[in-house]
Amino acid sequence: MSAKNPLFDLTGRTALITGSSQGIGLALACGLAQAGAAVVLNGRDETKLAAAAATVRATVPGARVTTAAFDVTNAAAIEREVARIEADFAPITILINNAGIQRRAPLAEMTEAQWREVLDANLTSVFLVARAVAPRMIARGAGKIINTCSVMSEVSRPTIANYAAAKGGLKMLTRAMAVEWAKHGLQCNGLGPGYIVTELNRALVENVEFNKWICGRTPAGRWGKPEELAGAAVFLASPASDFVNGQILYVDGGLLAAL
Ligand code: NAP
Ligand code: GCO
Repeated sequence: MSAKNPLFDLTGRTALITGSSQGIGLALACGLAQAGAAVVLNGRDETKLAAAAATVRATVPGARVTTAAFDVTNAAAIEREVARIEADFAPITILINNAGIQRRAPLAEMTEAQWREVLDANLTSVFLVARAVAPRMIARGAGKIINTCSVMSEVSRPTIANYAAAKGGLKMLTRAMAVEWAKHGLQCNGLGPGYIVTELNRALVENVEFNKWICGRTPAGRWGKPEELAGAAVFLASPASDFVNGQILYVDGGLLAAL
């Protein structure tokens, strides 16, 4: 058993990861658990969360795992569940705002509902969850906040104006958090995945033309895997990043480096 590097050791820390019943969030939960963190899984579906918790326990024997089912767009539910987690499980020392959705449509045809659903789930939700968690971290003088941004925090493509606006806003909300909360001992940063194979992108993965385009557009020549994001998340959640603030760490196979 190799000794843990204290720079990346999350033993004794507890991470709330929103949107971790599947996909990237579940992969991040496994990665943080492997680094020693206790993890709180979140989503709206209790059955999916129970299955996700079983996955974490199977992947990381002995991991401390619990679940908290709430909608990240529901302020009252967020406040209730954050208070319950802190009272019944452990203080939240790492918050990963990962929950998110996609509603694709040409901008000129996009409905108000498609716009509002994406901005609410991908941007406003981060404000709501951080508003519930950060004061507790500030009172303790320490905390890690990681917001799941996207390469769409920097660039866009047709049919995802709502998503790009949300993720662009999330980049700046991340910096705003850093600017206000660094003096209280919090480190607030973003994780920026490239194109990753998850349910959110199933339609794109299964589209032969898009698949060929994105593999050509990405210098690594392939889609990323959710588990390939865990290392960057552990870094941003660990003592190794105690002087890192307001940064977006892109894990994109080189996509943003290429014209
Ligand atoms: P996914 O497989 O569709 O998973 C989305 C997760 O978010 C699920 O656990 C879902 O759980 C949860 N969720 C959605 N709406 C929620 C809400 N209102 N309240 C609570 N939980 C909610 O998608 P993914 O690809 O893993 O995406 C995760 C994050 O990564 C998103 O922020 C996405 O924008 C971002 N991202 C993805 C990629 C990519 O290529 N896949 C790239 C860059 C960034 P329930 O539906 O069960 O509630
Ligand atoms: C799309 C995709 C992207 C990815 C991701 C890339 O429709 O182009 O859904 O938005 O999900 O955000 O980083």
